[in-house]
Amino acid sequence: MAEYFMYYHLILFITYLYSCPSLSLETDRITSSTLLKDPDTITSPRNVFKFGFFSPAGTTNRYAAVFYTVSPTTIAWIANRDHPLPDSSGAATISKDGNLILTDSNNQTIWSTNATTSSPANTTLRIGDTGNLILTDDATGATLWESFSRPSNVLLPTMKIIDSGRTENRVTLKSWRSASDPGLGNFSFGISRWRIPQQFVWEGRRPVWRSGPWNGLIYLGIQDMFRYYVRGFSALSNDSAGDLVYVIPQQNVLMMLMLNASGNIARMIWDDQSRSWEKVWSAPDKACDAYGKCGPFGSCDDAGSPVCSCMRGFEPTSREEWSGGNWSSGCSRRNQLHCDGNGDGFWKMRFMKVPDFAEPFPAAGEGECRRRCLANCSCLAYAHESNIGCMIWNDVLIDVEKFNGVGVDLFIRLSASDLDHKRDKKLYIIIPVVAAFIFILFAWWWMVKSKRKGQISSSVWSAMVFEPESDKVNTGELPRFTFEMLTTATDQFRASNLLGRGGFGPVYKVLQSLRFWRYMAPEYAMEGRFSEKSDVYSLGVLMLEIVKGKRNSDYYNHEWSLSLLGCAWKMWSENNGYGFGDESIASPELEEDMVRCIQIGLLCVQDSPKDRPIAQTVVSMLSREIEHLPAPKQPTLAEKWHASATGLTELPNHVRYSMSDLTLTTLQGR
Ligand SMILES: *[C@@H]1O[C@H](CO)[C@@H](O)[C@H](O)[C@H]1NC(C)=O
Ligand SMILES: *[C@@H]1O[C@H](CO)[C@@H](O)[C@H](O)[C@H]1NC(C)=O
Ligand SMILES: *[C@@H]1O[C@H](CO)[C@@H](O)[C@H](O)[C@H]1NC(C)=O
Ligand SMILES: *[C@@H]1O[C@H](CO)[C@@H](O)[C@H](O)[C@H]1NC(C)=O
Ligand SMILES: *[C@@H]1O[C@H](CO)[C@@H](O)[C@H](O)[C@H]1NC(C)=O
Ligand SMILES: *[C@@H]1O[C@H](CO)[C@@H](O)[C@H](O)[C@H]1NC(C)=O
Ligand SMILES: *[C@@H]1O[C@H](CO)[C@@H](O)[C@H](O)[C@H]1NC(C)=O
Ligand SMILES: CC(=O)N[C@H]1CO[C@H](CO)[C@@H](O)[C@@H]1O
Repeated sequence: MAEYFMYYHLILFITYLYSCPSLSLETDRITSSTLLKDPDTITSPRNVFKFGFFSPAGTTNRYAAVFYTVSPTTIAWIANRDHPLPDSSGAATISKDGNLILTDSNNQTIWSTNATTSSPANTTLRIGDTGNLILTDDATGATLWESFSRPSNVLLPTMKIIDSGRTENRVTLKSWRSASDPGLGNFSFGISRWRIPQQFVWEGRRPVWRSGPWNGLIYLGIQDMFRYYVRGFSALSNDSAGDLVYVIPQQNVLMMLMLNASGNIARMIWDDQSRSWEKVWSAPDKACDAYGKCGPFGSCDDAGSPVCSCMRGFEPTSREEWSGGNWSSGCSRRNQLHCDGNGDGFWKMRFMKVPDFAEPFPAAGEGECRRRCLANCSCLAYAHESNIGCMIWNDVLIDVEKFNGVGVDLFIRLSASDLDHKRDKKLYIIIPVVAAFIFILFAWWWMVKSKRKGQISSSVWSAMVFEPESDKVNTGELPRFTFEMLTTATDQFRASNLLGRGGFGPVYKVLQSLRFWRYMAPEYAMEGRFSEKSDVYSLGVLMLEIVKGKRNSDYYNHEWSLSLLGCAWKMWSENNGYGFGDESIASPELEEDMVRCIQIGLLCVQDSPKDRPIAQTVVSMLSREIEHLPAPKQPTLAEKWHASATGLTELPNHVRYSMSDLTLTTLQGR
């Protein structure tokens, strides 16, 4: 019996050994007494990252690497990327001089951290939950080496990308050679502090993608950032050293920026439910993302056919190449500039990705910017952006793109003969109200005015109002759509999509989302996820704005909307919802309706998308088909963000450029 029992246990033990492909040492460190043999691993304290050995798909070479516990094939960092181990007999240990070394089957060191140590030294290598490997001196606790200062092709939160102005101190991501070879590839991703900070993907030394200038909040050449300003992107500086540093703050989701072997940079977020990485942004993505696609003085428009055109006053340098779809030699000026200050003027290009090589004059206002450009014969164009101030271009205008409704206005200098003052006859149509949800205005107004007689027909669910451009309308704050976009959205203005005629003109049903929420749900802001429930969130913010009688018109409105929610929650939960409303519409007999609207708004903006009602339910709640409303949960993010903002409309960061040493100073708002 006893024998049988032992035998049974032996089998269990053997089964255990075989079912366990790699032995995970229950430790986060390697010391001089540890020999980490392939396939052993060490694990960060909270089991987020592991350090061990792996082979990329398509090769049997082994590499020592940091990878995610939830996704062991996602490699965050590689030690010996250019010195593969030929087989699985490699090991990692601390050498006599205190460095972490990798040895092959012959005990030859094939890779070392190569830090300067007092030899012999006692050191420890630890893996942290950020994914950083840190080698410390046991005697002093000093950091001798860390993997974060030598990134591979992945940027993790708190890791730094640096441009110090000196090549040897520059830190960039460097691509793999191919999907099966992590050796140093042709592409790198980094920042450039030259004049105005920008991000780049380079192939060798040639830029292949450019983010456009950093204005302290967003990169002006990344179109999505105008609408969805994401706090997670930031550029900082170290004043004393003048280094420019790009860092993603620690997140509560697994997040990374990965540069792949063909030079594509992607922002990825781990989705716990599908247990896979979700790509939330990547570049270069579209034809116009390619640096200098249309050559000098060309302008790129992804909606155009062909995508390239010459700027006004310019013509293709080589007609044959241009018509053959090779735009690389760009465009040349038709009529020379006068340079006497009188003969030249400016042509305005609206909503642009501004050219590379901008020279900043932070203190200059728009008028002075124009005068400064006109006064200097070498000035080719200028632009004024509220955070950066004046930007001037001297030698060439390259990597220019036409954006859709966002971007910077670029003024290019032309001789008088190229300036035709007749207005461009392109038809723009203005959407006076955030269209798809205009009915919410009606619904609320209806409820209030007719005291609950209102019934909302579901046929007006997606309604849009438009009218031709008119000088009487202040268009500054409103989204603009081209006639083509509206034609597509309404299926050629089909009669069957006509919902009716209102005071503004005919009202059509929109077939596809023209998306113009300006407000973003927290899951989008922080994690880049978008769903129908994110639209419900925007709707909730809009409802609260209507009740409050205030709206924000600029693009950097995320902090503002969160403050609005914090305020609505506070007053509603203190039974003072009535006090939240706009004084001019508040009257005691409307109190119940207003409080109800606030409650519905708060239900729509709950932190978790699954707590928010679906759009149809919101309609039923507004029309009182659903009489009893559940209690909303407190929007905790709003509270947190509200507390961290000093004022309702204040921007989170303020930026100052100092021209004397061309460094960037970013003061972080608390
Ligand atoms: C490698 O070094 C270790 C420790 O120094 C030693 O025990 C082992 O025998 C060596 N192996 C070979 C193949 O030299
Ligand atoms: C190790 O560092 C020294 C100086 O710090 C350098 O000369 C040497 O090339 C480095 N060796 C390797 C393998 O990187
Ligand atoms: C390293 O540690 C050993 C044992 O703890 C000790 O004897 C030795 O002096 C230490 N070496 C140094 C350089 O601190
Ligand atoms: C990297 O550049 C070299 C030289 O220009 C080229 O031969 C090679 O094909 C490139 N590799 C990749 C992956 O693009
Ligand atoms: C890099 O990413 C782009 C965009 O997702 C993709 O088209 C390309 O195939 C990727 N390249 C490699 C080598 O994975
Ligand atoms: C485009 O034209 C340039 C010369 O202007 C030439 O060097 C380049 O090879 C051409 N590219 C292609 C794809 O033909
Ligand atoms: C005009 O601009 C160029 C380039 O910035 C500069 O070198 C030059 O000094 C300027 N000339 C005058 C008269 O300001
Ligand atoms: C390299 C360098 O000068 N680093 C400095 C950056 O700023 C911090 C704090 O301001 C200093 O401690 C570093 O020495």
